Order: sequence, then C-alpha cells, then structure tokens
Amino acid sequence: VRIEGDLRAAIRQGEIVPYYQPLVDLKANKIIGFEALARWKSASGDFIPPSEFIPVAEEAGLIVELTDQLLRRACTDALSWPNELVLSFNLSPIQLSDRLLGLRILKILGDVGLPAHRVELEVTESAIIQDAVTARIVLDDLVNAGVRIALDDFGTGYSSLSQLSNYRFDKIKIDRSFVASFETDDKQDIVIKAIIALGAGLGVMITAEGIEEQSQLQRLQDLGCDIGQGYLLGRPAPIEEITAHQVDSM
Ligand code: G
Ligand code: G
Ligand code: MN
Ligand code: NA
Repeated sequence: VRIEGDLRAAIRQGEIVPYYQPLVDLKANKIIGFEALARWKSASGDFIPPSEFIPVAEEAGLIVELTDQLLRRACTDALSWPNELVLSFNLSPIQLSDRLLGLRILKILGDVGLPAHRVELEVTESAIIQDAVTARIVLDDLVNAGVRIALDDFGTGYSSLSQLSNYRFDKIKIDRSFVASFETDDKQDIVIKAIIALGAGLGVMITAEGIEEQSQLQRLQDLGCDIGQGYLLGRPAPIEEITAHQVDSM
C-alpha cells in the first residue's frame, strides 16, 4: 500500500512529531503536564490522523521505530518545561505485547535524562486484556522505575471493571464520550459521578477528557474531578506554541 511507503519515508525524515495538549489540575487551575499526540503533516500539508497511521505502522513493523523516535523527541521537549510538569505518552494495545517495551522506554528516558517520575504512559483496557501476562511484565518494569500508568478511554471497550482490581493505576481517564453527553443525559451524569467516587475510593486520580464547554468544566469541578483535558482548556499544539504561551502564562 502507498501509505506504508510514505509512512516509512515520513518516519525516516522525522515528519511525524508530537503535539502537546495540556492536562489541567481542576482544583488548583494550573497545568500539570501535557499529553503527547502524534501528528503527521504530509507533504501536501494535510494532517493524517494517528488513528490512520498508527495501525499501519504496527502492521508494517514500523511501530518500534516510530515510537522510539516520538518518545525521544517528547522527552527532549519535556526537559525544557518547568520541572514538575509531566509528559503523558500513549501506547497502543499491540505494543504492550512486546515484553522488551518497558526496557526500551527506560533506556530512552535514561539517554535523554528525563526522570521516570515525570513520565506517564496511557494504556487502554483492551491492551491489558490482549496479552495480560506480557502487559504485566512491561508495566511492572516501568512502574518499578517510577513511571506512572494511566488507564485511557475508561468506560469504553469490552472489559469490565476487573482491570481496576487487577492492576494498580495511578490515573483513570474518563473517555470523552461521557463528557460530551452528560449534560443532556442524566444517566451519564450519574456515571461520571460514580467514576469520580470510584477514583476517590481507590485513591486514583480521575481525568475527564474532551472538555469543550464552560458548563462541562463547571459541572466536573462541582463533582470534584481531579484533572481536565479538552479543547476548552487547550488544543494539541506544537512545542513552539506551548513553550511560548501556555506554560509561561500559567
Ligand atoms: O490525537 P488524536 O485524537 O487524533 O488521537 C487519536 C488516537 O491516536 C488516540 O487514541 C490516541 O491515543 C492515539 N495516539 C496519539 N498519539 C499516539 C502515539 O504517539 N502512539 C500511540 N500508540 N497512539 C497515539
Ligand atoms: O484516545 P486518547 O484519549 O489518547 O485520544 C485523545 C484524542 O482526543 C486526541 O486525538 C485529541 O486530539 C482528542 N481531543 C482532545 N481534546 C478534545 C476535545 O475537547 N474534543 C474532541 N472532540 N477531541 C479532543
Ligand atoms: Mn490518551
Ligand atoms: Na481517551
């Protein structure tokens, strides 16, 4: 396929770069870190979304090279941020069935000189179910070194709540589909409330994704949600923009 050849070239030429979206402490109203989101700006100037090229990279055997490159770059960028800010980085399910992943990630952190406690990895429920034994080995390698783990897209997927008792996450990210509908749907409001209570009970921080409206932000703050993310709080932006504006203005 054509995209595969283009992708190979794009990786070689460093055309796929991380953008950064702020993660905001909803109680203190301040940025606590950024989620890296891969962006490929093709030669024609169009953006090809990660939902298209990440699966191709996985099938073409390019995901290790792409991830190493993106993570190295993101860690280097994070070194220029104020010291307490965290870098959050996504891992796709297939990556967690590679038992060397944890060690490779730690090698990159070591090379760049970014302390492990400043890094958080976002994984999904399906990633852990796919190959539970290997996923645990990988996550344990990382957690033992001080890296934090967030359960991404929580509430979607096929798994039950069993992952929460099987693994000790540092953070749960409520999928943006809940935030998008909770004002118009009383049941969703109850669901979000329950997830926030669950987080408090488990001692796990809760992040709400996809906050686009002031009213959504207000409601989440009223419910005691810990962290927020969404276009209202900041869109994913290239490193030049976040260092110039967002961090300095906080
Ligand atoms: O940025 P956007 O909303 O288009 O991201 C779409 C999906 O791609 C999300 O599920 C996100 O987690 C995933 N994604 C973004 N960047 C990366 C990355 O660097 N690696 C992996 N594995 N997934 C990513
Ligand atoms: O699956 P994951 O949570 O990693 O994906 C995050 C995706 O959500 C990114 O592609 C990002 O661009 C997107 N995103 C972030 N904030 C918003 C928002 O407020 N609204 C919508 N629709 N998408 C968002
Ligand atoms: Mn994510
Ligand atoms: Na998500």
